[in-house]
Amino acid sequence: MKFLDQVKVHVASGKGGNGCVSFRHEKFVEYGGPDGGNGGKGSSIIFETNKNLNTLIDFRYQKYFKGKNGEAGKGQNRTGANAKDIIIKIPKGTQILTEDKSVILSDMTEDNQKFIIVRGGKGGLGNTHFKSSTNRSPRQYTKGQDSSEMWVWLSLKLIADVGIIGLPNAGKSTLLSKISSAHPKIADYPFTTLHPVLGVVRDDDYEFVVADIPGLIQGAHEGRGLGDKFLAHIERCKILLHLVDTGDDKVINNYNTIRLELKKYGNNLLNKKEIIALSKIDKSNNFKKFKEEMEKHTKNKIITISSNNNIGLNELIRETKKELINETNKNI
Ligand SMILES: Nc1nc2c(ncn2[C@@H]2O[C@H](COP(=O)(O)OP(=O)(O)OP(=O)(O)O)[C@@H](O)[C@H]2O)c(=O)[nH]1
Ligand SMILES: [Mg+2]
Repeated sequence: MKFLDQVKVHVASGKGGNGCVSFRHEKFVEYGGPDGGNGGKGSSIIFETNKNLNTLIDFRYQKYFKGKNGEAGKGQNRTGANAKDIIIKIPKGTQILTEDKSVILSDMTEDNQKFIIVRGGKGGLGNTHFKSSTNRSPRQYTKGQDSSEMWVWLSLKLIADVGIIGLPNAGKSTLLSKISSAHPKIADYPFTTLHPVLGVVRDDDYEFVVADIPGLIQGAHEGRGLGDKFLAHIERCKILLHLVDTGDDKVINNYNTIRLELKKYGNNLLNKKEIIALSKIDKSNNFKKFKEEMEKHTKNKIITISSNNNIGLNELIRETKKELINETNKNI
């Protein structure tokens, strides 16, 4: 499944119902007073976050959302019925932007957060409203308010707890496939992964969401390779899991390349908690030496793993869980 992270949708509220002009018809009363009711309100269109949604995929099939009009007012001072509002469910983490993407209308970060994107037109006033001591049989009324419509962009940054980063071919997708039930594409060439893939990792009753993103290369922050588009996806991760292939002798260099990209991209990526996983140790005779070098180079936690031979994966999950709990507690 292709990961869809930006969609354009059209929203149109309903018009208000018109006010009514009507006069009472009663026996023995020649000129009954006004009794035209007000019109009902048109539907508003409301976005609401829902925690069971992870993608914007549903919007591929439905892009137009149109509200119903309010009912017109009626005689005997009956108000027209309001049209029902339309609720559009979106995943938590979706941003709603104007058509030209210059303004963020709402950042939907909470569960069940609501945002009224277009309000239904108000109902018009019936002639009863215009009755006064000087005008006992008014014929005035007002029309229901018009509807409003607009195009908006929905943009979703994946909210994963952990983002797996590294050069192409480092073994990121293989790792995700081993620690979660996700099935990302795996192959022995760079840029196998073209879109972020999410997986849920479970350890006892603890769960966290891990995002596997396409490989980064030098210049990624300015759009090289698959570019900075995917760095945006890890902005909200609490932890970065940085994979460095020990099958390649330039371990420190390769590590630094990615760190530099994070730094140049900005947005606090460099200061995020990082766990380093030296990968594919089944292929390397020197991984212990690389680990020692790395320990001198950085204070961040280093774990050696082989996804193929299932080495170090439990330790990696435990360590990630521990750090996630730490990070969560920090923010309380
Ligand atoms: N020997 C060995 N090979 C591995 C291991 N993990 C991954 N590989 C191989 O490395 C190659 C790349 O793996 P992927 O998981 O596709 O790498 P990636 O980092 O997701 O690559 P991109 O999506 O292109 O960035 C594949 O041929 C994998 O089979 C491992 O632990 N040991
Ligand atoms: Mg991959």
